[in-house]
Amino acid sequence: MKVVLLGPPGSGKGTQSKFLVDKHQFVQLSTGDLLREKVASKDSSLGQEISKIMNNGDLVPDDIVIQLIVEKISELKNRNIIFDGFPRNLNQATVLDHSLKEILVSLDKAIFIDVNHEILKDRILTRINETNIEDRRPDDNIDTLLKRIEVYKSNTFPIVEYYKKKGILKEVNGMSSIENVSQQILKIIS
Ligand code: B4P
Repeated sequence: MKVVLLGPPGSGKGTQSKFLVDKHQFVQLSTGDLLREKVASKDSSLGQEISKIMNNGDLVPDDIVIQLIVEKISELKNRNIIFDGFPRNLNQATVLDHSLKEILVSLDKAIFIDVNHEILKDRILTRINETNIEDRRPDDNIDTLLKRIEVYKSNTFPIVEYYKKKGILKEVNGMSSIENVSQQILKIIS
């Protein structure tokens, strides 16, 4: 099974992906994590360029993100994959469709975690407060979050309509508890 998790920054895509990996034999493909690995490796000017873009709340250019993800898709083609944070714009959505078609599989579901944008600030503030200074994400601050929300509205939200038209969109209420959101997702994929 191949599933995309969609939602605004802080809606719980990473949180729910971990649940599916731990309890339901999925592998998680998180472009956020892959990009953070590139930044942490500090081996190139590319890492520094990515770091600046992420810390500003912008989307990393498609060519960089697509290269990172397409390699992994063919490696993992026989596994249940959860796409976390990818696609993030319509171009990435069509690239994902083509990449899956090439390995003769298709996307089963796109799950949209719907949350009120007002609560995103509280969630990120909670995460900042609960994380040691050295482990904090540099893009977890209010100014960057507001930018990430704007970028989400203009670039990522249109994908919801794209998957609706394809007939594979499912929505969950992301305002309830982490456990309840997991149960809603489980119903969709079982
Ligand atoms: P990501 O790493 O994808 O992060 P995110 O969208 O900000 O967060 P997510 O939705 O995963 O929230 P989480 O579960 O952590 O992106 C970071 C950056 O990478 C982007 O801004 C962009 O620059 C770049 N990037 C990534 N993919 C890209 C792409 N495809 N193209 C271009 N650029 C890309 O949850 C947040 C917090 O809420 C946690 O503390 C969690 O505990 C809490 N929480 C979750 N669910 C909850 C619930 N139900 N109730 C209460 N709290 C909850």
